Amino acid sequence: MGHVMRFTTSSSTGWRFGEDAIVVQRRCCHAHRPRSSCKIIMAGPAHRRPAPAVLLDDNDEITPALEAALRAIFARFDADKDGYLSVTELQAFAVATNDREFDQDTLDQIQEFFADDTKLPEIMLAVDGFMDMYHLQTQSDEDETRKDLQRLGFDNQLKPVAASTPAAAPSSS
Ligand SMILES: [Ca+2]
Repeated sequence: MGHVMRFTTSSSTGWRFGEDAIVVQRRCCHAHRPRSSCKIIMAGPAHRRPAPAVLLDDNDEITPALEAALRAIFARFDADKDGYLSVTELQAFAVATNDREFDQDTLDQIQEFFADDTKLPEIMLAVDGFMDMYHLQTQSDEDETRKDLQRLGFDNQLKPVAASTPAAAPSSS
């Protein structure tokens, strides 16, 4: 925490280092450190930012942090709180996540692979199926899951971002 960087914006380059950073740079060069290490030090606040939370563990299973986020998302879209996402609720989730409803192919896949068998032919997705759906997506495209989580109001530590959480929402914890 020794070096507090001050950045000032410059209309020509976007970012311009403030005086503190220049002093650090001089120290680096004086110490004959390789140029790359100067850059790391000068990155300032960025290098203190924690790494993004892990989504899948060493066994390729969903981590507890991801599971908690997914359960919170499921609960948010289970509008009637019956423990299932109906097609209507799924479509609200799809719009919130991707700006458009699921097409018929996707609904067919959800019905075939993830929906509760006992509710067929009605598509009713229980939380386990929702988890399986995200497990599969995360295994094939982790960035897509991260993008969804961001859209749904979670930071890269999988914590809800305060601004996106409705103030009136009752806390269940
Ligand atoms: Ca429901």
